[in-house]
Amino acid sequence: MGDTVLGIGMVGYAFMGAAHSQAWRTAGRFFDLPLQPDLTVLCGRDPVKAAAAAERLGWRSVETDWKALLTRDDIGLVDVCSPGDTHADIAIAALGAGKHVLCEKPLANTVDEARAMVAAADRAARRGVRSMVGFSYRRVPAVALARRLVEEGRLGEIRHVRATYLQDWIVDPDFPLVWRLRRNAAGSGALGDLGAHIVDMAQFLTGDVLTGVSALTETFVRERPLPSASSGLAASGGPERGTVDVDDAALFLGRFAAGAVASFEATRFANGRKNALRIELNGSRGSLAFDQERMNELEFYDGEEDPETAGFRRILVTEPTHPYAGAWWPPGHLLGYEHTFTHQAVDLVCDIGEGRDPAPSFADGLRVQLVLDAVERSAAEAGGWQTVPTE
Ligand code: SOE
Repeated sequence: MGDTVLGIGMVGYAFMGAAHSQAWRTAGRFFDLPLQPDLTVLCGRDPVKAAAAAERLGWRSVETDWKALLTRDDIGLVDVCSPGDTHADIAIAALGAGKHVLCEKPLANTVDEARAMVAAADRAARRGVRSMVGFSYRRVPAVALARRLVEEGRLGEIRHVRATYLQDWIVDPDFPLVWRLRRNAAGSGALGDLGAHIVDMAQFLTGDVLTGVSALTETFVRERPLPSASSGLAASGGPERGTVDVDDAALFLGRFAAGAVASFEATRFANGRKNALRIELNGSRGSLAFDQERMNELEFYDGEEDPETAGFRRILVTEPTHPYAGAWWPPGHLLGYEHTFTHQAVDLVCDIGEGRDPAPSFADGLRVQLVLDAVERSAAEAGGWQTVPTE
């Protein structure tokens, strides 16, 4: 393969694997890239299912052991889309083997794993090997625009951050005990899966870090059917039941280094809310609000306008001057969830090709992990204030 090709080896092929496949296929078709991603190998333990997924998602070959990716010289980047308990081993080994790494969020299941991953990423970066953690919502054009407005000072000093991430896919007590509901696979429940996104988004948008939290968590359904063997993506359960050892919901208050106060709610029990990530920032000069279920829009309030006509305005973030939007359709022709993964792939490939360290880095992933850990410590102590270590 020529120098301009970046061979991808992707581990995992479920929901995130499908989203990443779509991104790798599309990135070079809409954006100018210094390297062309090639869907070289899909890796999954079950050879039959992996082969079927490779065929469906457009991958040229299949491996059943991720270690095989590390020795293949047609692989330049390992994309980790498998459950959280596999992230550290795969990412650290891949970076050690000189492969760039994209790792799904949350970065790891524990702070210790995340620290080891950051150390591996630092060593690799000294050799020009790059890494990124997949907080894909940073790549919603409206979210990137929000960050730009904050950086330009349009909000002034940030006082409040209000973030919620609400889903409802496990309201049914007979929904099976899939890996996302098992601590040894996922690390935590709604906290790591959804809370990680809003913590990252809050830290990204403010450009600041949380220094302390007070939290409570709840598990409403404590036993669920074990997934039946033949259930594929495991959306149906068998006759036996197992214990749910992660949170169904996590709520917490937080404080940012620069003084802003924050509230967070992450739950999978908000009946009727499907993928409702919402964040609002209030600053001394203005406010911003973003709602993922209306992801092409950003609400902006400019507190310095004439009060007579001031009010929240709805910005349709599809202008060619808006982040990412110019590569797609004419104004008003909307983008969706999958585009965020394409933007993520584009940014990563450009950073690799142009020799920059990508963001969000593994260090950003660790900063989220430290908050999640502080939330769990606080919840275990009836909401007692817990500081978030600086690193
Ligand atoms: C499931 O809750 C999930 O797929 C998360 O794991 C993703 O990170 C989020 O984008 C959508 O919901």
